[in-house]
Amino acid sequence: PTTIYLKDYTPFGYIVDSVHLTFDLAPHATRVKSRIAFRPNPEASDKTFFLHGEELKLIRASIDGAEVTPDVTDKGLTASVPDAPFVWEAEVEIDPGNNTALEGLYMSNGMYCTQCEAEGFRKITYYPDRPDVMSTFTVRINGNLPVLLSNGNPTGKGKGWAEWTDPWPKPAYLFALVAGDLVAHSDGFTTKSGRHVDLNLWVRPGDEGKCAFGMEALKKSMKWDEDVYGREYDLDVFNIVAVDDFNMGAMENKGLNIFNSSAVLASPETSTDANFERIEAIIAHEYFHNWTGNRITCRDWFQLCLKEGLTVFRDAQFTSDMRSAPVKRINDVIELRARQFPEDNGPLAHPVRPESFQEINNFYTATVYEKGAEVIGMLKTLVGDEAYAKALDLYFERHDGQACTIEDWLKVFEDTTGRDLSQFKRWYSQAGTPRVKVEEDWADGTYTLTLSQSTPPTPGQPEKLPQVIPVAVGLLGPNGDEVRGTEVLELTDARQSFTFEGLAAKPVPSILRGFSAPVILEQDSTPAQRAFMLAHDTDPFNRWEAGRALATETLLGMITRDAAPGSDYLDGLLAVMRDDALDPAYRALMLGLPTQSELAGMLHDKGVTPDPMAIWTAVETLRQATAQHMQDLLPRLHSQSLVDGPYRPDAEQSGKRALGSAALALISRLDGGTQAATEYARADNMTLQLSALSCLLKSGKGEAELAAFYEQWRHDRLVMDKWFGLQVALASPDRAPEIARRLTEHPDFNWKNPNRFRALMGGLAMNHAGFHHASGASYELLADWLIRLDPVNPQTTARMCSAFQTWKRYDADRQDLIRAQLIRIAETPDLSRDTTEMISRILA
Ligand code: HT7
Ligand code: ZN
Repeated sequence: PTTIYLKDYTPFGYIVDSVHLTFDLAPHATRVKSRIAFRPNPEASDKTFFLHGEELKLIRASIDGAEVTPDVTDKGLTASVPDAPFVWEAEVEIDPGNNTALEGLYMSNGMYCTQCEAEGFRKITYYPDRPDVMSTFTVRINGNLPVLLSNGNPTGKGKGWAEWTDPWPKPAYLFALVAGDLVAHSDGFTTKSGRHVDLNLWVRPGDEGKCAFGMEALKKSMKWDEDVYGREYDLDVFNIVAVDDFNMGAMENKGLNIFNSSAVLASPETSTDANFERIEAIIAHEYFHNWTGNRITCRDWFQLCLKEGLTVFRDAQFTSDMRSAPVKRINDVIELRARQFPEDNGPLAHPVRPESFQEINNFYTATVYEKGAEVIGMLKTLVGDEAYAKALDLYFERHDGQACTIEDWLKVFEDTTGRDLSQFKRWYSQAGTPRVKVEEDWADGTYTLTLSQSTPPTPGQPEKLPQVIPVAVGLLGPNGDEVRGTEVLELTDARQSFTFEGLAAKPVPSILRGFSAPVILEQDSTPAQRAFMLAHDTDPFNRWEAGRALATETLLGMITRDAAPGSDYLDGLLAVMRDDALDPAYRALMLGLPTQSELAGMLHDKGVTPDPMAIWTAVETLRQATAQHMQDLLPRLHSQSLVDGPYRPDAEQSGKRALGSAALALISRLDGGTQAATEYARADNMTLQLSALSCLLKSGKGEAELAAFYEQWRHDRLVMDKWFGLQVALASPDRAPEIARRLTEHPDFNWKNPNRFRALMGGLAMNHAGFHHASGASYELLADWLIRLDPVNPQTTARMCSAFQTWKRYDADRQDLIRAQLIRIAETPDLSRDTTEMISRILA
């Protein structure tokens, strides 16, 4: 496979002034006619006229009306063209009915649907399918279906046809078309300058009752982007379509967002509080792309973080404003550690702006998205809120309508603040998670913090240079009072000291407040010091972090030294749980533990080979000890889930249910699931139903409830995904591979549907000890299914390969078992480019 390099970027030889497309829809023979106005690009020296095109049957092509016969390969075509403006016309035939890869134009439940990011448009027609080629589009759809949608504004409609015109120049990856038997949940929004926008959420008949929440989230997002970033919507209509077969969460096509139905459809009976929160965030994310991604797009796919990092950062700000800022921050850090840290510290490590790739679909990663967002957060911390706002205004003003780079992005900050950001830019080019080590000194009223940074080698990057790390620090006095409020230290050298003078007593430092940088902090604190921070830290993130560190150290002691559960942790946790002044959502987070996979990573970092069963046992033991320690308090905590009034998925109610559910999980350890069975029977929303069912399954019970759940929800595909996922994720480690295998034989295991495939196989991968079953049965099962899915849907297959990315942490036997499966996958004939690249990187 060919490797593409950032350094090789050259502009396309031609500018596209307009695109006219006509679709004659037919399930197996859709005709696409294109009329594209090109003119030579004065800024490009290479004038090769190459148009991407894959899986297309070329019917005819012409230039300025004269038929031409281009050179066609399986990647595209080349033709000789005039050295002056010209009109290219082509007609191709495609087969959406057989497109199982879900890229380009495909069919889902009888509905036509597109997915063009990153390189799907080339499966629709011949085109310079690269993000720096932007044009206006007019689209006519001919098809005998009730709803025919494309980007932009509707400009014509008749029986069996519709025309759409998008006045805003866009790259082809933002093209979209939807046609089908759909119904709309409609509303409207008036922008701050008075433009009325029709809002529609299009769904399959029967799903109308699951639209209201998504629509409200959209309106809130539109208002928030006006209020906080001054960004207004720019078309007369904003359409969202829900589709069942979709490779990712959602797609920000201009004026026509397409959503995985799991990322937009919600009702209290079928969706959990976590589902509602995720939907709100994804709707916001896609909407915010209208400015950060669509109006200002990426020059090339190496710049993906330009739109994704910024848009994730913006959606996180939105969620913080709509809900609880500390809870959002803690949840984001939990996610970052669970998904991005393993990537950054394993064979798939790559910079936030990668410098090469074989298949761009493999780079929609936690590093590009979530670490990319962390980088923006650090920039904001370093320059301050006011300068950030000014820089963003300048970014929108200077680059509207352009395809940009990270250099353009950083330049607006340099121009706004006068700062030199060349060292900061290393965050974009150096992979790996920096370690920051803390040393303290105290003498004569002066407290000195010495911070050292180092980043371990990552593939292709043996040496790392120091980065600019904003370290937010506060100091507490011996009685727990804050003696110095938060200030941001700028760590720029490999080792650097910071002094705090005029202190009456040696303070206790609260370092990396708010998780001000995506680093691993190495601080030698005693359990008593951690317990002190858990009781007193005024920074909510670091207070939670102190509890998390205590839990982690307790677990590591139990695993490596057979220690008993630590009393600092148990007592400290109990005190926090008793504090009714604390937000229930925050207390629910306090009850969480690091994931078993995270613990395996920490053991590996300490030079200890992780034993998945020993980790599982330690977690179970600590949970049991916690339940016993908090026994008297648990009924009161559980009663939190009985909220006043009708179900609302807002922060307040969902926080209470989160705490109530966490308490029920502990109660189940003491009563064997008796109360959970009662709660299951009376649950009137999916959050409580699923939490009770989880408790029963974890107690080794729940067979009857599982069967009843199936009967109750077998008609609802999104709930059935939960049914599949839960059984595997919560199976006891010894039974997990067998339960997963049995479920693959279930008639409802529609493995070609990415949601269903991910629910089952992702559930298995999440069951750490079950996935790492000593027999290797889970590895083999996953590999079997990856091999089966690859020819059908390479993108989803390749993404699931990351379940194997941490394989070198484990013992020699498990490594041998995993290696054998990786090799078996790699040697599969005709393996896709997507999966080939992933497996070879994981194996390297
Ligand atoms: N920009 C989108 C990324 C994406 C995607 C979405 C759905 C299916 C395939 C896809 N490939 C890339 C989603 C986002 O970040 O908003
Ligand atoms: Zn995005």
